[in-house]
Amino acid sequence: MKKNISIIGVPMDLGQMRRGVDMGPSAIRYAGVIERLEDLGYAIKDLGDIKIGQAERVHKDRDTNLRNLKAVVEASKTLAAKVDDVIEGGDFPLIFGGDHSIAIGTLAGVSPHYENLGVIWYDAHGDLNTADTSPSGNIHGMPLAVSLGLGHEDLLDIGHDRVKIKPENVVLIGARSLDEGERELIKEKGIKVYTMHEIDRLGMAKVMEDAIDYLKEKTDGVHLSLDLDGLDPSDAPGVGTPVLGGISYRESHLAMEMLEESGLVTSAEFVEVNPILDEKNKTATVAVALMGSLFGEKLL
Ligand code: B3U
Ligand code: MN
Ligand code: MN
Repeated sequence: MKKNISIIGVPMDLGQMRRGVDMGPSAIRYAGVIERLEDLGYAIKDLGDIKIGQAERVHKDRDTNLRNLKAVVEASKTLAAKVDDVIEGGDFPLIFGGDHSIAIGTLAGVSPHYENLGVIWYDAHGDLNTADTSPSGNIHGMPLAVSLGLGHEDLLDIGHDRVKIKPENVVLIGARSLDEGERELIKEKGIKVYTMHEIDRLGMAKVMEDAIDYLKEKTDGVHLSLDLDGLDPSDAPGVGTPVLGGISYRESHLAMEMLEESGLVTSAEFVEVNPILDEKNKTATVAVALMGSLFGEKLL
């Protein structure tokens, strides 16, 4: 039986510096997501957008290099509670960003429901920085590290446990821009990464087959965190930090179809859609098409 889907919008733009990503949830709704998923036979509840606080004025005396920390913490707590409610109620949580800092709240809400949550991090970046390694102070470059239990106390304190996921339950797909500290962390923790090199070399079908096998064995639920900048900027131009040489639209569809066939994914978020930087809502449209595949749309 198909689960009902509950949608939560998170108009968060405080985890990075380019305004406009707060309009991501509207752009994704405008691209027809509800109709598309209803056509597949799902009952959809749109829970609307959560409230996001104000951007901080930079204070000389603040004790952290993390931008907008307080407002990000507040929003993450609200989001975690909502996601928790959705799962408690038996629905599939589908979250629309917003910048990728929202994954801190999403995972805080999802992880207590599983003994061994797996995570697929589909992204050009590692999002594995901490305050010490971050070149930017932008929290959207940190959510995966935070979920592993590394980073600023206030971010770790969101949700029940400080550690939301185990490093061996994480798979990165599409990485092509990693900072020095992130590379070290990947090696130290033995995190599974399929960079663009592996995708080129093995092909997306083999990469997904391996990733699915890897997670299937040890997890009891898998969260898909899909950053639209994982895709090539020619297919998804409306993102704040585009990186050349990304995953194609076609490869991404295949990845979503294989995930659907696997039946592994138990929650998902689509982040970093910035309609101000986009071309005629192309990136939101791509996000919705990928959701179609993730939820079982077939060509024939
Ligand atoms: N790794 C860099 C850049 C970055 C991370 N995530 C995005 N960009 N989208 C940082 O600022 O941590
Ligand atoms: Mn990201
Ligand atoms: Mn990214």
